[in-house]
Amino acid sequence: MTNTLTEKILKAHLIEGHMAPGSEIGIRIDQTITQDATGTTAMLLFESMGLDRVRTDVSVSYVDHNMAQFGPENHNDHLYLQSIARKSGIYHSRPGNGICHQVHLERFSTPGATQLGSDSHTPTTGGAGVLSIGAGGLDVAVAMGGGAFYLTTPKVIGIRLTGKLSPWVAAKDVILKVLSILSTRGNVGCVAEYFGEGVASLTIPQRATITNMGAELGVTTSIFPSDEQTEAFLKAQGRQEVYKPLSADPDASYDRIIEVDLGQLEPLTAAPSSPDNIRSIVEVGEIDVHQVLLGSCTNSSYRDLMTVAAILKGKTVHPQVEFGISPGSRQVLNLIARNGALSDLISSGARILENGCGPCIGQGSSPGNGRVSVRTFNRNFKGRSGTREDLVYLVSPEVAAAVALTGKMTDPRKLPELLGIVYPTIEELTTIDINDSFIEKPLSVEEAKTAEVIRPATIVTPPAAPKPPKKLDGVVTLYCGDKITTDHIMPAGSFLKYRSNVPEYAKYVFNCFNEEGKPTLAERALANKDKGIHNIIIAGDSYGQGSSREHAALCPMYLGIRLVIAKAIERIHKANLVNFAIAPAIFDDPADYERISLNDQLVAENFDKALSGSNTVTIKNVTAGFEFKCKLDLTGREREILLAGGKLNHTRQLA
Ligand code: MIC
Ligand code: SF4
Repeated sequence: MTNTLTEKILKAHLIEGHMAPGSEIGIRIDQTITQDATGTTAMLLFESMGLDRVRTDVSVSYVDHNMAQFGPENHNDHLYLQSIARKSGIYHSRPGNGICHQVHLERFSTPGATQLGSDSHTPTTGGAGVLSIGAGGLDVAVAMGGGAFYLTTPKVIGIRLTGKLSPWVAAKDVILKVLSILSTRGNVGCVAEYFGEGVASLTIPQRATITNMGAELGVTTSIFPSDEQTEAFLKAQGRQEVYKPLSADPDASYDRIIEVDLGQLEPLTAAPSSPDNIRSIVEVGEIDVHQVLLGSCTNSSYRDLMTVAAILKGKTVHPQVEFGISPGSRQVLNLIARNGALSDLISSGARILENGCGPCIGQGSSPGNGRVSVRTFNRNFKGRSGTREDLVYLVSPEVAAAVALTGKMTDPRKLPELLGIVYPTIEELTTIDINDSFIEKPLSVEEAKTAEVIRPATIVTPPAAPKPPKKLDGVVTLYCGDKITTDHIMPAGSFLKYRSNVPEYAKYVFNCFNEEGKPTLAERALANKDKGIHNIIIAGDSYGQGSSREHAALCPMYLGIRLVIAKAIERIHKANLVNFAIAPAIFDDPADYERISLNDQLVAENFDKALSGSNTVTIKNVTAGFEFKCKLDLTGREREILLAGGKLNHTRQLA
């Protein structure tokens, strides 16, 4: 029997179930990552499960998201994370060391391993042949404790790469092209596996750009083979001992094959405001741009920064443009500082921001009203930049550099003719001076016994989830459309500092829909909850896409949301809803979506019974006077979790 690379790694880690399309399997997780914005809750949940020490090969806690530190909350979180990591056998990457995905790729990625992370861009290490999956913090906490991670046996989409990228065309254009084919919808339960002769020409950071932004496809993960490029990358990182060659069997069968000829690609962009709104740069035309940002876990590698530095060398950023750079890691920043490229960037007028997520998660650098912002990031959901009606274009570093110089959307292939710039070829380094002083090792079991965990008062233990009611009797508290992201549900940016305080953070649930002078969604929901009325969300297609933040389930649960009915729900968010005892249901007939309005009273008799065994639940719209059916597409394990009142209770029951 022949296997894809995905199947090989899954088989080697299978601990429960049978691998058959659509059936649930449990796999062993070798490595976990958490970051501060999701990790504080994950660690609190880890503690409340009574787990004391991780049982993975490697678990790393990163601080990279919440570094703005307006008020004491962020620093308090950092101190808690550092102390709990030390005690629990977890490595701790300190603030300033870089973005979790870039640092993990550099310092920990291990071909053939499984990795679970409380961040949707965890598949970045798929570029180095790791089967790397994003999940909610509670699922990661369970994996840290040695528990299985459950997923539906994925379908494997093969993406055959042929040819070679042309000058000025980048890895970013590959994933933008794939997004133009597959879009952000309809890929739940699939893995994107790259293969073909075009793979060999791509370096690991280039592959990591592709697997990173693969998260926007909504797939479970994306993965590349492990080959000479992987070996060279690991060797430069001083970690050649973890290298092993890995690939799919030559005649492996894929559920679907997509062909991408690298040589035929042109510079592309994801236009406002969805990562799958793909246009060519030529098509967008020379629109005015006022901000350019280089960075994020998608495009902040040594290669990316060097490329931009070489293009900008000796030139000045256009007077109309504010140009910011957030390097991916301390390693990258150090390398460009030592070889002088940093000086070229500074001389050109670039504003050097901290190594971390920064503007990508709305921590500053919000663009002005009506101003176009061009970013090398992976998400341009409306409002994510911190400006409500923002106009964000996602591009490659090459395009970003061209725009920074011209102040207009510019095809970088024009740079030789426009400004006499020669295409820079950046060679990957073969040796790197490694400095891991900002990755703290955990304490030994003996030392850990007496180590103190710092618990500042701004960190509030997450509330417990309730069991589902016998009869659901509620109102539609929110009626929303398609493509609602977890950024819409739980905004980040300046609200990030409340991640460790659910009652406080919950005030901002669906803040984007709140209108001045009117009660907020949180106020309406809490008022219903106080009266014993259940809150229900009605949504369209692709509900919950984007970030893995479990606060998008945890905070609504706190507000008394008991049911979400949508046309489709994305993978990570669906798991988070189940974990926090909010039932996810899908319209049996999508046309029923139109027949429901805000504030309608919806009743489901025997709601708990339906959750326990039925594939459908019948709901009566008392206000509009009709009945409709919803699908409960749940595994046996998910039903148990819902009935137990969430995953925390379920795990305790099993203990
Ligand atoms: C994001 O890119 O949206 C984040 C912030 O990294 C999230 C995690 C979070 O919300 O903390 C993600 O991608 O999962
Ligand atoms: Fe950080 Fe942005 Fe990457 Fe999320 S997508 S991990 S916010 S850099």
